[in-house]
Amino acid sequence: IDLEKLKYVDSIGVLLESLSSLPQVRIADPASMAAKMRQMVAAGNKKLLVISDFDFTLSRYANESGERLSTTHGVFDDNAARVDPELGKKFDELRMKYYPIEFDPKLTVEEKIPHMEAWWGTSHGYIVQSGFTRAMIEDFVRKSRVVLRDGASELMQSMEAVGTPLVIFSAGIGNVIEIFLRQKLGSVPRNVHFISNMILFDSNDKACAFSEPLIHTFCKNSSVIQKEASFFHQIAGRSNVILMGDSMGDIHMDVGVEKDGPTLRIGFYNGDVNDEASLDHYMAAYDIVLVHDSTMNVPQRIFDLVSK
Ligand code: MG7
Ligand code: MG
Repeated sequence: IDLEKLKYVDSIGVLLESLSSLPQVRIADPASMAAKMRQMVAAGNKKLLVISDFDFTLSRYANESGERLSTTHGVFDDNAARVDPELGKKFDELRMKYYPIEFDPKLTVEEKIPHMEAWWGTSHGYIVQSGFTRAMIEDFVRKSRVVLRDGASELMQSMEAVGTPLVIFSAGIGNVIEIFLRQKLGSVPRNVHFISNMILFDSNDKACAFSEPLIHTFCKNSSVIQKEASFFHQIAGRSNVILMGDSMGDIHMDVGVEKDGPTLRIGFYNGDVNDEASLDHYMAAYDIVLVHDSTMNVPQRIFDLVSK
């Protein structure tokens, strides 16, 4: 009997017990979560891969006073109003029209998809038409209301320290995340790989197009990762996944992984706490749901256990 391992198996129980007693933690099936964690702990860090959403997952949903913060697209909404009030208004109208559709529990994914394509398409069209330069975008990011969740930079540092690949799979804008991480952390950690929408720049450093295929909330799956095949092949030995997201569209982000191991899904629920139907939905899709938690403390504990 490997005493070292037993010690860890023991602490999975202790961790789950202490988590279950917290009001902001919901676990639908503790036994299945414990089983996944035991498998992951036994396989260790060399088998581990983390796949995370960015907007409102690695980044914070609301500030201390409860005001909603920005997504990576929101960086443009926020700043457009300063440089071009008309454009600012157009972005606001888009967001007010489409955000409620994205999170409407009464619509199916199929019903939502055409609206999401229209939102992203129009928004990207505005960004390209405006001809913003790379330097302007860096300035927008600096002045934006994108904020990391408490403990997110420490969590990214621990992953980098032990060499765990972190795939940031985002329907936001990858360059904005890159610029943001460079501004906050000094550089993009070496273990980070992006799957996201990328702004393409012309020879004058002006935004001129977006990368294809378009990634919106409800296509974060096999349809957009074809061109990532070589990356996923490179990390093929890593068959155990910790997945983090805040949307129902995030739960299949592990489809590119060549794997036979488990995926432990950690969901951040930023919605209405009295909306039991939505919460049930999240609990059915995610192994553990963190309700209005502005920190990365729980993922950090889970990562520490599994990676050691
Ligand atoms: N999201 C998607 N689009 C926009 C936009 O034009 N403005 C703002 N403020 N937010 C947008 O990371 C994906 C998230 O980004 C948001 C086109 C969506 O709510 C989506 O969940
Ligand atoms: Mg998100």
